[in-house]
Amino acid sequence: MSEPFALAEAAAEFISNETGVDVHDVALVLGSGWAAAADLIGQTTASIPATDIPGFTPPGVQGHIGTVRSVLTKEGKRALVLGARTHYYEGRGVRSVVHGVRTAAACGATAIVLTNGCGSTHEEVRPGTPVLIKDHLNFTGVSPLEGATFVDLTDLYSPRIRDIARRVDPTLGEGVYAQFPGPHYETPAEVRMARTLGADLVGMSTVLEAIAARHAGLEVFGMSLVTNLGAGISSQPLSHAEVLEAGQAAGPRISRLLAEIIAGI
Ligand code: 8IG
Repeated sequence: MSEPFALAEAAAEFISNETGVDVHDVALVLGSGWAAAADLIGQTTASIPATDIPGFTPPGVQGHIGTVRSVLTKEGKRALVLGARTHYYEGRGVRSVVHGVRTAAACGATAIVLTNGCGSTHEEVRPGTPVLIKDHLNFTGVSPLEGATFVDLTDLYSPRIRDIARRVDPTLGEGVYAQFPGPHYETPAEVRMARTLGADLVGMSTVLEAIAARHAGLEVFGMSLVTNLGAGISSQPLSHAEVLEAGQAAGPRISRLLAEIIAGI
């Protein structure tokens, strides 16, 4: 087995030993604004500092919780909640970025839910709006896969789980998410470029993880929380307080949404 996959197997064994759970059914990666959601999904039966687990690097961004939790849902499902995400902009390489996803697969998960906070390229899609990811644009210029690994990405974002999400909340819209490398935000010209090329949402995560997840055989579901309008979209410069307020206001709604979607997967 090649090195990144062996490391994921070691991480999975560690998690299995620490949690006492042999097989996790579903995995959840918590992005900005989504931290509170985990508590509604079920009962946390074990919480591990991510940095204790083989291959996990310390969190680089404040506010990103560095724990991996085992959560038991009301339906008796086991969810692996990854509160620690390594971003591409941290410069630890793509293997580190997708290690959590590969670990989830090695833990037995058959589906993964990827969440994030992002900017919107449409003025009418306001901060506080959750959006289903229907497809992506990879603007990082890299792949998490190595060698002749020709993976089909048609229907990468599971139509089945998107249907479940829309049954839970018929008002949910869908969009194309573009991952930029970051850590700087886009210029207004770059946001216009992204919109012209078909991006509804701009962010710095999710895409590389989704590709690695598909390669690992996971069913992928992605949901964004719009926390700001992309640069230059509004003539009004968005205040940080406004962004936080939008996130907080959306908190209970997106937490409930996520819990119901995971119950339905
Ligand atoms: I929160 O406007 C968040 N993350 N690239 N652009 C990019 N990432 C983001 C943005 C944004 N907002």
